[in-house]
Amino acid sequence: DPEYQYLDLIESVLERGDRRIDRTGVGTTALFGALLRFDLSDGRAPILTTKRVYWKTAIKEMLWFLTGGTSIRPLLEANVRIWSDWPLARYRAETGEAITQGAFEARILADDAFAAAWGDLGPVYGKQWRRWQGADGREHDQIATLVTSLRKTPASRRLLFHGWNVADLGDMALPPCHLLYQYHVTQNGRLDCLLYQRSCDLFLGAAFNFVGASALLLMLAQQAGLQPGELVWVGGDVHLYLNHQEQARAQIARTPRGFPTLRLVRHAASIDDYRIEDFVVEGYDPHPPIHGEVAV
Ligand code: DHF
Ligand code: TMP
Repeated sequence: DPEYQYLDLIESVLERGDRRIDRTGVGTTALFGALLRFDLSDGRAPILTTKRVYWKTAIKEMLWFLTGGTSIRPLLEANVRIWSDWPLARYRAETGEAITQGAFEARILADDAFAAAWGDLGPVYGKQWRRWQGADGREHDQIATLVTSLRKTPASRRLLFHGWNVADLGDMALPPCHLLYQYHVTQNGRLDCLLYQRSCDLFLGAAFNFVGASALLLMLAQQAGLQPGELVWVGGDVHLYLNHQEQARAQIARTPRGFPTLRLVRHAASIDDYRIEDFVVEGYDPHPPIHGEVAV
């Protein structure tokens, strides 16, 4: 079962990881450099079964990246709260106000001026993917270019998009973690993706990143008239936060149940035309969720 690649990586980080205090102050054990391969050609996608993964949330996040937006407001409108902690931390730090997450989110939703002032993450993923600004002020849509290239020059070795815009890093709530997506089209019309993730929260983030990258692979394949191939995931600093280690041990004690299938049930007119309802998961029978606090 391919899920053992992930479980074995957790075990390696638990057993051999290097322990340090990280940026968040929570502390991690970390290994540097890991590679996992997931074959999507039989319709299955890496939605972990050893804990319940909120795959719709992960795909909604990917669809939000594709809109080019950087405000958490549309995420909240879609009932996705995974990005609220960072604007909330900035609000608390800059105003000194002890506001709850729920009240902060309600205000982002209800108050345009408040959302404009406090709901933006800066020039993160969506901005760089769809509107990377060159030195001359011109904007570059890396995703549109990629779709065109997949169709016109599938043998190219330049099928990629990048999030690490050095000049913009200082304005981002978080510099991108999953930052480089490269694609490869095989002779028999399959689309492979290699995702480079510089920093990986192996217990919380990774599960979402596998789903997001899989959903994007399916959308790009459909737009280019290709079949899904392989997702190759490469991690740089792969870590387990110290307050996730017990959960991680519980998770690796569970037996994988086989990845479910993930497919698109509609042919969208363009890469900008996908909705969450277009994605269907079948055969998902996960173990119960395991909760962990996200390190901010
Ligand atoms: N920081 C850290 N420390 N780890 C992350 O994984 C991370 N991910 C970010 C932003 N910053 C981060 C964006 N993605 C969750 C999952 C993904 C994510 C942020 C948060 C999360 O908390 N997942 C929980 C709850 C899911 C839910 O409520 O829908 C989980 O159990 O998977
Ligand atoms: P860092 O910028 O100091 O590396 O902190 C980012 C943290 O967020 C780190 O634990 C990795 C994690 N992360 C993921 O694992 N996946 C993601 O998609 C995002 C946004 C963050």
